[in-house]
Amino acid sequence: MARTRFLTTSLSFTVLLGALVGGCQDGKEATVEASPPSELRVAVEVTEDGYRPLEVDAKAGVPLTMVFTRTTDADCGKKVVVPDFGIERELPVNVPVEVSFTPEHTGRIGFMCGMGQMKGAILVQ
Ligand SMILES: [Cu+2]
Repeated sequence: MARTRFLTTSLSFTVLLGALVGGCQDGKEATVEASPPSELRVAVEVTEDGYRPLEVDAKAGVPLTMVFTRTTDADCGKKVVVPDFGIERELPVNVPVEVSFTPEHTGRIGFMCGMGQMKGAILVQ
């Protein structure tokens, strides 16, 4: 969804740039569109075998939203924790839960279940 919006925005920005170069001085939309739209959204399924995917790609300085959906009623996955950001969320079965934050530095951020048995990682570039 976010990707689609990003593409649409980039496209209209390109079109708008063309219009500006062509001499159109109506910059109303330009001010709105000029700020880089960037948000990453990644779906993570919590299964009996762990997180799917196990690793999530992110970019430093770009807001990241992970949408966790627990599809197993095994208790292990009922909570997700991102210790580096002090995040702890309950994950009801089959209810998408959004976890959002902005990684500021490159590196690896771990996330895990409440007991630390199931583990995943966010690779920030
Ligand atoms: Cu667990």
